[in-house]
Amino acid sequence: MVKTYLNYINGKWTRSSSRKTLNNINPATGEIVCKCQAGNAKDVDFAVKAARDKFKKWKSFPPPMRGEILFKAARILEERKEKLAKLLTKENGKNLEEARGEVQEAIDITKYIAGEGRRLLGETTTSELPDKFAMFVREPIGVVGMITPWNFPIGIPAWKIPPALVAGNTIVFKPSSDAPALGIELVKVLEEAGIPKGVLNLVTGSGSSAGEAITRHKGIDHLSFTGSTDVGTHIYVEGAKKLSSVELEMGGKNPEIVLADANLDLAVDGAVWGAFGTAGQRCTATSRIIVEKSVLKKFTAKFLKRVKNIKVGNGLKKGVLTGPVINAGQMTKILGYIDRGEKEGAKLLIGGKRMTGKEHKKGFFIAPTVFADVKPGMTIAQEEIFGPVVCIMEAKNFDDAVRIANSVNYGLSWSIYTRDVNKALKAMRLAESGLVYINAPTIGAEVHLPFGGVKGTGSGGREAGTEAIKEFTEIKSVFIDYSGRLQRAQIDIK
Ligand code: UN1
Repeated sequence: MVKTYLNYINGKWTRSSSRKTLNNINPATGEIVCKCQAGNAKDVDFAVKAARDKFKKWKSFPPPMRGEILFKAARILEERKEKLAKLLTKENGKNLEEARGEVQEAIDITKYIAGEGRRLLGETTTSELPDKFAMFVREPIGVVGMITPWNFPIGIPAWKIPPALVAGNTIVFKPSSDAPALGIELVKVLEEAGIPKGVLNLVTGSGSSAGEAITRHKGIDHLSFTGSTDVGTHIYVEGAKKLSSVELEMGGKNPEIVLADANLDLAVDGAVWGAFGTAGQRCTATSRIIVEKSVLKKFTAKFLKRVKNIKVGNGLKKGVLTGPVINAGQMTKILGYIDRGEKEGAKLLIGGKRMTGKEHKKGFFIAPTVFADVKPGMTIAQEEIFGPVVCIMEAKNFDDAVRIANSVNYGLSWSIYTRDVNKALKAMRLAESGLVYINAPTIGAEVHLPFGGVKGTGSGGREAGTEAIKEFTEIKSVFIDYSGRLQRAQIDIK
């Protein structure tokens, strides 16, 4: 029996008014993992109403107590880690070890943010007038609309939901219809931990129906989105039309630079994991390996040897590094980029095809693909591929490598392998990105540090870490005059 998940609106698990469901397909086997509601604008409207109704009450609930609920949720997630990880592998395809890591990421951020209940710090400052006190405090924004992607089906919702809740917002949340189960399971955990009715609402469904309704709804004060640049840009425009704030986390075209003095084996380890972990479906995935000319041949040979041995398959099987890509549409898109790379003159060293053997034919598997002789102007060197494809590029020297690394519209993650401390620190400053790794791969951010990017990657803010709360709070500046007389700022100063 295939499980059918319901929407969660105003504390009730309900069917969509569309009376339709969507299938959640296992990308490794083609089997149906579960069904979820095909939510529509009507469902979103109910959810927004519930969230609006409950906002004032939730806002006045003491933040440390909001945090306590999150601590409890983290404990429940810990108990369910293995079960959730297995479900994650089934709906998303990433291997079980990575799925466990992702559930752990959700646990970590929930714990970290729970502690914010006892902080939510504002600042006190001075006044230019005597007997006057000045400070600012943080307040929730209101109703937050959240739209999250399939590549981190619990990790990314956990970056957004706990901070928004601890800050006192109410939520309408839509996980990706390509992998909704983990987002729904997270909502269940939060319900069990004691989040009051109507504070957290869930509507599943397609981007064009439920997603669009969230984006355009006038009762939503802030939109938080992680996903593709195209959809993010659309949300930005729609948010601007109703003057709601928007936070976007979008694509990357992340470089790993390998300098001549690098530990090449370490650089190879980083490149294999960065490019082919999660089948390259991370916004932080290594997409370009920029190698200093004198070690290019040696690096390429070592790298290829490793890529040849990558085990591709169902992520539940031991030893599999690279799982399937998420669906047929993505597979076609990735194969299209591979085709384009060959046409534009890049040299295909390995992979480049859909895998159709017995173990792979029912799923969406692409063989780990490596291009060499890639030039900065080529499409595959500029656009996000979001699959198991990596480009090797030659750099004349350090400066050339940095120039190539920065020559894209994205700016999320950046990695450099070198043993020269001066070059490492110079690179850290020159990187046009939100994350920099020295002697480590482009993937694998930790939750207590801010996460996000510059240029075309995002709209400027950051998630996680000390920045997480900022996205979900407004600032109120407060002046308290205890002089007992009218004091005019800028005028009555002595
Ligand atoms: C993403 O791909 O959208 O740093 C997020 C990493 C992970 C998160 C990736 N912790 O690779």
